[in-house]
Amino acid sequence: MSRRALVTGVTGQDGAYLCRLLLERGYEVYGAYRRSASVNLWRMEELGVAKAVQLVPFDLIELTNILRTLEKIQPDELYNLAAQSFVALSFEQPIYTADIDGVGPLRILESLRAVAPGCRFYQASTSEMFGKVQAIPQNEATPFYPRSPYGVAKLHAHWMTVNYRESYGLFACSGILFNHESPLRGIEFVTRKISAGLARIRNGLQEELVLGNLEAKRDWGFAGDYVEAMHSMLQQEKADDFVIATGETRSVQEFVDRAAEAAGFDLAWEGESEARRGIDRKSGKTLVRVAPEFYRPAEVDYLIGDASKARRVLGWKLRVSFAELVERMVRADLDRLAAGKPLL
Ligand code: NAP
Ligand code: F7E
Repeated sequence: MSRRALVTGVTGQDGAYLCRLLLERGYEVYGAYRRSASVNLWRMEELGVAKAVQLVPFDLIELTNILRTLEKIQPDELYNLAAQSFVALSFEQPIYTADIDGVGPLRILESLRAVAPGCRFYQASTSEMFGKVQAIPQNEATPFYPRSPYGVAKLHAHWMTVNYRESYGLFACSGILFNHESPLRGIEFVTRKISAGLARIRNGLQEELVLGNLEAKRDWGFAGDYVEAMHSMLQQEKADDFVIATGETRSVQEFVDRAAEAAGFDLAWEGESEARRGIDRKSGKTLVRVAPEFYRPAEVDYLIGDASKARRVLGWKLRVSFAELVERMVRADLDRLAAGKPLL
């Protein structure tokens, strides 16, 4: 009999890639989605898996809904990917973010304890918990110092996951994933904002790309590689926590440079801080500007992860390089526009 997996946050980037992987591996896949006037399935549709996933309405805010869903489906594995995942918004909506990202996973853990204690649980933790980094690179032993309401909320969920494993013997894992991107990334995140913006400029649909802090450094990998690690964590003999990262770091400006090249521009930079501009050498036009409205009240300046434990224990491997990732994202947005599709 095939194993049953429940994936929360199924309409998001990782949800789509994880569903595809689980279906390929023969799972019966249930996708938990947040009900709204128009549910957005475009990512699963792009990967060709929307019809194979059985959708169930689910909200992290509603304990009774979570309890009934778990009681009914009795999953073998539960991947909790649902979250208010945009760090910038968490400064505007800290209480909502704390409830969804901090207490939401606890609602799931309590429900599992009550009605499905044998189910294996994956919690989508994050490098944002390292925040103002206390060591370079960051691994499972690095102390946390979150710098946003999002990071603080996720840290609560991380420790609850550890606590329920230690207190009640739940098979509960926390995956501490560094930034991972793809052509399915939400358009508000900087990498996709850049790929979509440059594709629009290339097609005469936008004048300029306006960004915030160009100096922040991130360890960016490909989401398709990262969902492999999530699955692998739940196949081990013992539940544990793992850092997943590429071990390389690049600034936002370096991402812009690569993406501009992939879109056929040749950028030169001039000016400092808010006066900084990226100018296309070929046309002499300003393509990139900086606006303080995209700065954050507290920034995570530098992230670089050490995934050696995941490589050793899970046999996890990175397949897509940084250059390939940027190329794929820009190409996907150019192709969408060429096919007359909107950039969602
Ligand atoms: P994403 O694209 O923003 O997807 C988030 C998902 O959560 C969406 O399906 C969203 O549904 C759903 N959701 C939001 N609020 C909900 C609620 N109250 N109840 C139920 N569902 C809700 O995020 P992602 O990039 O795939 O990331 C997946 C998970 O990994 C998130 O928990 C994120 O915080 C975490 N994470 C991401 C990264 C990364 O770099 N991508 C790194 C580390 C950790 P709607 O479509 O209805 O909005
Ligand atoms: O910002 C800077 C911004 O919003 C990256 C989420 O998946 O990864 C993600 O969080 C950096 C920051 O991602 C703009 O200040 C400059 O330093 O793409 P982002 P994030 O905050 O790193 C972690 C691991 C998660 O867990 C989260 O869920 O880019 N930046 N200019 C900008 N960022 C945005 N969004 N927009 C700009 O215009």
